[in-house]
Amino acid sequence: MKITALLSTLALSFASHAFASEQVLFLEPADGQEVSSPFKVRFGLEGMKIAPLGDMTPGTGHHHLIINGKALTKGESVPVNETNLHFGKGQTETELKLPPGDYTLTLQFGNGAHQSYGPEMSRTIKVRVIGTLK
Ligand SMILES: [Cu+2]
Repeated sequence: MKITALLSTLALSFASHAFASEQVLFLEPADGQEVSSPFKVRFGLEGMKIAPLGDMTPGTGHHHLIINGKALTKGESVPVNETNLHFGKGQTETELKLPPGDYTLTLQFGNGAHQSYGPEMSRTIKVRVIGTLK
């Protein structure tokens, strides 16, 4: 009995550790970086896999980039508009063209139906656009 309880505790802690290692991150730019527009944004993903729009395989999805917004509750649909960008072909980078100013960029991973995997699968950074390349 005691051994069973210990084993299930181990299994639980292993499962929660595995969950914690799932994350999205910005490979570029760095948090707080000053950039000239247009600039490249590269998305990182750990513990889950990229799949194209419509693929509902568990543990997969696509990136969303939210400009001056915030992470969405788990299950919430990511809107489609000019500040909520979808990368439903499985893209892992994009180029942003923004007027000079301060912005937050939020990377939000979502499933094949654009439903958020929650704030734990998001990452927010700040960037300052200081100029426009001619
Ligand atoms: Cu989407």
